Amino acid sequence: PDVRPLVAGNWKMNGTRDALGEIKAMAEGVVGPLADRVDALICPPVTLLYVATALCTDSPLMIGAQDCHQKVSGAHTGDISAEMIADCFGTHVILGHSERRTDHAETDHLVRDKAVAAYQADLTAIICIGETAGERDSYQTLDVLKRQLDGSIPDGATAENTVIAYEPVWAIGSGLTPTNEDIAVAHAFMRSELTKRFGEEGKKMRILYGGSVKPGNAEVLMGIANVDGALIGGASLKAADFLAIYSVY
Ligand code: G2H
Repeated sequence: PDVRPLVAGNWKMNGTRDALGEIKAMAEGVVGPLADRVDALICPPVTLLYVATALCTDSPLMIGAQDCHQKVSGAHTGDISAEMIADCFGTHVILGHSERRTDHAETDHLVRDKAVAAYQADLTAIICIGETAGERDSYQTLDVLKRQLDGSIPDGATAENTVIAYEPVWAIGSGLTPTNEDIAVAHAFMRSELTKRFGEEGKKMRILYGGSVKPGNAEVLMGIANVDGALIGGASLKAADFLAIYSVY
């Protein structure tokens, strides 16, 4: 089936109000015939969410968050609910990024609960998975991906409400990327697992590649079979880089 690519930026813990000009430039750059074929999303820190969505009212550029709590509301100091993201006109939430799995000990089970919370607020969950260097070196990559797919994705996942992001932990912010062959093998494996579990929805569910995507390597990476877009960290902070990657489609 035809899968509409998604080019998504993850600003991580970067960006204060003076970075809003970059979002404005991105919103202005995501236009025309390309916007009819390719989705674009930026996930700034939640402090910028409401202003960022206001800058995008006339643009197809979508705005999302980088995490949400698994509960709807209540006594959870410092946390943000899925409903709060939707209330700021956010459309997506990144879940289970390896930095959250490391910094906040997030497990597959917790990520799955957060995804259910995202669905309840009509957000699309971008569920991140990926192996560590040690797991790769001991040939466990596909076993780890299977465990994370099985554990992190709720039964209610559809091609509409869920995007998978494959980010090998060792490729994040390191300038390193797997070989094209390794990416092809990993993405083909995830596609087959998703199809086994979700049927037609699994065939259409977008699988992004993430980890050191830049303007210089995006065209090759996005050309690999079953790579339906990118999750971009460092290279999504500047509109020029983000738009260059978006423009490879
Ligand atoms: C991986 C990626 C975005 P970077 O974390 O999620 O970051 O592109 O900086 O490797």
